[in-house]
Amino acid sequence: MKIKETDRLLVLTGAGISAESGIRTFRASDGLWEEHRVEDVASPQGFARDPHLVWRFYKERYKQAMSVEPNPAHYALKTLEDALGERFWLVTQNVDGLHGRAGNKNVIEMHGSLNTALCTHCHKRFPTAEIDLEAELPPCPNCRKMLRPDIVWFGEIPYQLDEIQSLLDKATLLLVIGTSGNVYPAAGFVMAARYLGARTMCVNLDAPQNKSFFDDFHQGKAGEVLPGLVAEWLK
Ligand code: BV8
Ligand code: ZN
Repeated sequence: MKIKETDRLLVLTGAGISAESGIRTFRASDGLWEEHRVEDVASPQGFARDPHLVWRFYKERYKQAMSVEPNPAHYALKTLEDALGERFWLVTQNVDGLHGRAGNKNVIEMHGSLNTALCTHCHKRFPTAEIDLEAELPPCPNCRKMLRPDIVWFGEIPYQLDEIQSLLDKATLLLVIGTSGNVYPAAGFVMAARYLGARTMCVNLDAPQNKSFFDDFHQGKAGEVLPGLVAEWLK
């Protein structure tokens, strides 16, 4: 396949693209959800029930995200954005911030980010690097009430769905990388793109739940498969 001058590429990524950077995925055998029940650490109810547990879980993931580097799969997406400019957009389910650190600019973090905290009271956002992480329950620098991780939990509405819908409407190519296709509405993007006439491609270690909706499925590790695919598409 070649990427044509008229093509508009939308990329969706999940935890699998960060696996080779050393960040655990969710649903693998050694996955994040193995030690924590999703409901306890990634839901508003869990945060209300035990904010200490939830802050411990996210502080740990923030520290880990700061200690790892983007991998060749992240850099391959930077190469694509350099080549396509405004015809490239990247929506990620990941909260680790690695796409930004790899240099991508056209990025939507639909499930939030470990790099910001949100005040439960005045709803202001603050860089996690600037809040008091030593405090069990970090206080809001503005109103002193309790901050929460700026993460979209289960049962909460993902960020920028309107922008994502308009990107899906215009996309001629959808590339989905490193996601098991378990979580909606992200897992439904491939159905929408296909319905709207886009060519749908997947790069994943295992067959995702929504495999049947992809025109092309490249099985393997994103860090190993993606750079070669990108070189071929841009030739
Ligand atoms: C919403 C932040 C309403 C937390 C996350 C019943 C049926 C259908 C849906 C529902 C249902 N009950 C409830 C729902 C809705 C629910 C949902 O989908 N639940 C699922 C589990 C059934 N969804 C929600 O609640 C969402 N909100 O629906 O609001 C609404 C919506 C729209 C409009 C109006 C109202 C909110 C979901 C967001 C939850 N927050 N993350 C945190 O990160 O701490 S979700 C969490 O899962 C992460 O964001 C993660 O990104 C996401 C998906 O997981 P994956 O990224 O796919 O990771 P996973 O481990 O599963 O897979 C990794 C894949 O990578 C594997 O396939 C593996 O093979 C592959 N891989 C591994 N290594 C590599 C690799 N691939 C390539 N290379 C490698 N090296
Ligand atoms: Zn506040």
